[in-house]
Amino acid sequence: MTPIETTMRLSQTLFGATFHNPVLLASGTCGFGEELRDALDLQALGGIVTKSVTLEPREGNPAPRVVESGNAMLNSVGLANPGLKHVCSEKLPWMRENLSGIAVFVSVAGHIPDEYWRIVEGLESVGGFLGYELNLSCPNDTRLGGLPFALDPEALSGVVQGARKLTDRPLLVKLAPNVPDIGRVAEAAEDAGADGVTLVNTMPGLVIDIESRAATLGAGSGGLSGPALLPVGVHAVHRAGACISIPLLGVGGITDAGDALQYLLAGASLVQVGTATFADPRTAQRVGKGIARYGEKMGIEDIQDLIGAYLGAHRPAPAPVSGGPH
Ligand code: RRO
Repeated sequence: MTPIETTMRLSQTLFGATFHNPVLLASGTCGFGEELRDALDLQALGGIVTKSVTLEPREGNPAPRVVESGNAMLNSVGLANPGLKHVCSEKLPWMRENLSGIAVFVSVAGHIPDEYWRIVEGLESVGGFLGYELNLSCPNDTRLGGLPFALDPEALSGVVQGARKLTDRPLLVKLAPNVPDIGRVAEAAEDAGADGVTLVNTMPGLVIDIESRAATLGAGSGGLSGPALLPVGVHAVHRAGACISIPLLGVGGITDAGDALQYLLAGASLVQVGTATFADPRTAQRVGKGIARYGEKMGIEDIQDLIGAYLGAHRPAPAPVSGGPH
């Protein structure tokens, strides 16, 4: 672990574990850590969430898998990952050896509930990580015969309840932004036994090339991320916080410390940096330091004093101006 030098207390105990700072790398943007080991100091992070693991290896979707659109990125990676067996034999041992000082969550995805459960069972038998993030919200890989689990609270409950029976490790559930009321979905996750909720996955989107009239992404539609997603994620965290009492992890559109601070103020205990890592792998490190600088400047001693400190629409009265004209 590489601590951030600051007078502000950045560490927290959550899910029975220590998070040295609140900034993690988001699933799908850091592989299994090993892929970024030369690009940044992983030990300076609060933790990482791996690429989603499926039962069998997945090749992923046809290129292009990523396009830019306005202040956002659209992806349809299609869950490219080496599959459970390889993750157990190669990735978990590497993470156990090299990431023991930080929190590691393994993201899990599948088409049917039983796939999630079999993956959890398989990963449990090896260990070497802190907990799970159940990815129930991938916009590019819907559940067999239906919408993603996170769009259907009942379906989501089933997966979470089953996984809960298989592990004592922290169980996070990653939700989708495109639902009528994310508070209701968050409640379903909490009631089913989740320890924390991650908000939000990417937003379904489509970019059309007007010359060819075809989609610019190889797979057609995709998931939108990047700065345009920030207010959507901050709103989702705030709404979920009004409905549930387990910790929240905010993700979507974080590029700098100010963006991360919005999530903390809205009620997130931890944040995840995703898309911005592609442009600069050290973004998450920079965000951590920036949060510390903000705390020092504002005279905040403990990160807890920031979490959920959003004032709503009630603006504090402006401070009196001293030394101005009378
Ligand atoms: O791999 C993907 O295409 C993907 C996943 Br699993 C996800 O959860 N969210 C996303 O935007 N892309």
